[in-house]
Amino acid sequence: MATAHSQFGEESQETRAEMANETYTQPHHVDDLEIQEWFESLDSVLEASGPDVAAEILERLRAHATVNGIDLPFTANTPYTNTIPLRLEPLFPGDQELERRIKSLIRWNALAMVVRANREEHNIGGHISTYASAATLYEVGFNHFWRARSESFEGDTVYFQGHAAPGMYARAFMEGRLSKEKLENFRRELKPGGGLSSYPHPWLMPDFWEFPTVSMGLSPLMAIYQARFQRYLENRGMKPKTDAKVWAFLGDGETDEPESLGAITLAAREHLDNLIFVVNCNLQRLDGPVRGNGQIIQELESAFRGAKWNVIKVLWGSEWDPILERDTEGLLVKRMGELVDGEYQKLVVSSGAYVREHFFGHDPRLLKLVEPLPDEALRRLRLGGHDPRKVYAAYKAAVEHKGGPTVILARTIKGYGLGEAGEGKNVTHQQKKLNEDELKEFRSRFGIPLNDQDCIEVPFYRPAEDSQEIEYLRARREALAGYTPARTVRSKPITTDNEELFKEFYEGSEGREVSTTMAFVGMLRKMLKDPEIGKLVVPIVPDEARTFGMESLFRTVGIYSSVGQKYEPVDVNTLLYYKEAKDGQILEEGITEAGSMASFIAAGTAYSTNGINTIPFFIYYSMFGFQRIGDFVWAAADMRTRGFMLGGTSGRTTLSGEGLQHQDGNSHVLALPVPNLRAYDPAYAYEIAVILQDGIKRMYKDGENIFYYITVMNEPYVMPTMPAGAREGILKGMYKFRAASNKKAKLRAQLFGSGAILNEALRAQEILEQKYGVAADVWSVTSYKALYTDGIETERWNRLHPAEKAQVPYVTQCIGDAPGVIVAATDYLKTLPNMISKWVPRRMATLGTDGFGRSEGRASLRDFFEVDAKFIALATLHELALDGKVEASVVEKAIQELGINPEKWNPVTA
Ligand SMILES: Cc1ncc(C[n+]2csc(CCOP(=O)(O)OP(=O)(O)O)c2C)c(N)n1
Ligand SMILES: [Mg+2]
Repeated sequence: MATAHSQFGEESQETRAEMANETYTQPHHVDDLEIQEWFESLDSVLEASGPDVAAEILERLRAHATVNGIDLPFTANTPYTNTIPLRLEPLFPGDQELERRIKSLIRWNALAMVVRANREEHNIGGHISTYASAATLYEVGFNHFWRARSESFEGDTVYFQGHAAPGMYARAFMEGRLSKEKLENFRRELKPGGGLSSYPHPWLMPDFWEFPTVSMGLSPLMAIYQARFQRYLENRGMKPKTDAKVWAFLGDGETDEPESLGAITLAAREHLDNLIFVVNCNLQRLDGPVRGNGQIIQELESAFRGAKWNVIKVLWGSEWDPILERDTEGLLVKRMGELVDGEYQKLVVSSGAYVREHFFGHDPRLLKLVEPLPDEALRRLRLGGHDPRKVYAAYKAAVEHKGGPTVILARTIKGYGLGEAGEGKNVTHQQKKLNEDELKEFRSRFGIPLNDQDCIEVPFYRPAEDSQEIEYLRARREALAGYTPARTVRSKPITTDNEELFKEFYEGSEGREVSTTMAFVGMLRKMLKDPEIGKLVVPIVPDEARTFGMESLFRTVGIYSSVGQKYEPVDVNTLLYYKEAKDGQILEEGITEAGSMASFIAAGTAYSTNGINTIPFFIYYSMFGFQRIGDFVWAAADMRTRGFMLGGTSGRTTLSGEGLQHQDGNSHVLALPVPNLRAYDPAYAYEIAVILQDGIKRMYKDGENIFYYITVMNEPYVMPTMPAGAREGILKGMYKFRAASNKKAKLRAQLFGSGAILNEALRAQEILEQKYGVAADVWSVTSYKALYTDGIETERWNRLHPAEKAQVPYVTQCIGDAPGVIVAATDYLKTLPNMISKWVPRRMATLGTDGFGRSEGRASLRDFFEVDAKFIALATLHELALDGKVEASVVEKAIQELGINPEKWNPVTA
């Protein structure tokens, strides 16, 4: 607390401000009797007329106070106590003792998994303390709330906290769903018979996990958009309205990730009462306390209440209830609110005597409240998140809450039950080994039926099939329709190949100049009208529909709004007015690429989560895709998301004017690491049509777990007709677009172009032929990634099958016998073409756009980055000179003739 006077005896401005603050926070002397009277009258209102009337009186009292000049400080907080008081607590419907025994066994097996794995392989990792703190939060859900998916009901959707995974495996073992061998191979997925993923990974455990949650912050955001997407499906009449819920479990430390709280206002705005967050507030993260000097629970409460969520705090266990009952003056609750989390953490690891002295000893009246309790009882005062009755009450209230989302802030102890091995300690997150004494203590504390000798071997323990525990656990799950987590693919494949749908786009634009974006939007419009896939299409835009010329869709298919349109839009008299509708099809997400990607993921996994084959098309400013939300793309890949991401306004030199923040020459490189993502940089409408048709078929008819990234551009040019036989090459990554006219020429070249730069290669072809007698073939490279993947796969096969006839990479097949020098030009980094150079049988010159973009016109940008026709021509001549086919002087002359300044800026460093 600051002192009232500075060291010079004068009050600084800061000190005065602090003092002013203190007038609010420091208690003034209030007459005990007077406060007692106020409390009693409120109690009698409560008793006689109920909480609503009491709340109304308090609200009016507050208004009265304001009118009379009482300046009440704003707070979105409630006192530091349980939101649900004892008298409103429902009866716990389960067998509490049996559930405790089941939970104890799960605790043991979860711990055993980690300890055994680390005994066998040092440093294999795993986490004990997260699940230890959250066990009750999960078990109450498993036993009483989460309904499995079935044919007749979609079930509840649960995002499990990634680091709590051992607990979910241990439960599945108890349920008989996972064998001992599987548990033995935790974090050893390559062992014979397979193992268990460290964290939830649908890619590696596609029958078990639905959502990858371990990259913190992703699951809360994904859960919000998941809940919203379920409403979207209901409001569009694609599935019946149900009371299914989306639950997301997160750590309190995890809430520091901006994504965690970034979309909470959306959840309230959309009235998502199908959404429940459970924040496991163990007050600790990896290194230490989440808010040592503050209170994470109160901080989260005010953020969520401010965003209009229903907040339920579960802070104190039942043992506190009689003490709170005796506290007629509210002193205990006040004291509870005074401690910072660092102090609470200390209390958790301290003795009952310490708790008495340092917590209750603050005030003799508090001491009196706990006088009858021995020290041991004080040490055993449980926190709310470890008390099934309190957790059950909170979950029930959350499930029954109407009109908005609920967050449950549950206080727990990190490493609960680990005792000396880490309970509540700063090192607990990393604890992976327990010594013999610690194991025995844990065993005894949770009543695991193992003797000392067996216990130190840390065996997995499952009671007999006909034991009370197993029978109870199975009965509970049967009552809730089956087991969870479980991932199933419940949608039916589409039936057509959509050949007809895309055919018209193979024809070209008949002399009209259009951009590939316009061409794509044309295809989207056509898909939306299709009798089979039309309804399934989900267009997603983060406030860029006009940029991409999609505004005509506003009117035709409508923008989704859960409340329809409560206002007359300003442009209602225009043809393309801003139409919001309850059954609108477009997800206009506003300026959130992360949120849009979360919608993309929800729509792209609805084939399993919701049993509906929705086909998302997420179109966005390409620079704000992988670069900004790359981790969501990775999660989408893990989740086997299907659909199309469209990087609009792409290309470092194709997007003119916008400068270095917007001009994307990176995304195709950033798309490389995502294994099941197919990335294309098409130049022409028919290329896009071929890719979309094939993609829809592969994902939605054949059920492949791939998704697509396609860049589209805003440079208008004439779209040619598809050359005969181009189709296969378009999909495989390259095809010859225009052969040289004079195949007999002495000087030959092969030019690679992609996207809008293909047109520069075609211009270079003309320059080379007309001015320098070079006959060049021009190839459209639609996907360097596809060529690269094919190259490494072929190489690998050959290495592993040395005696068999060697396979030839596709790029070598294309270019192997093609005559002349090779030049590749791209609007992306040079590394993209360079990746395939080892399978190109000769040297290859590469032009690309490494460096920062510029605000400029296209021609100047292409000159600056040295990717235009003249630079392609120059590179070709230079390659011919290197081969001794032309003199260096020819190249030098060409530099002059083409108007190139050899001393110009270097775009890589400028
Ligand atoms: C994006 C991201 N950054 C960092 C980590 C590494 N990490 C794993 S667990 C952890 C601490 C988690 O604390 P909290 O969210 O409070 O969960 P608890 O284990 O306490 O329940 C961190 C930093 C991660 N998994 N994801
Ligand atoms: Mg934590």
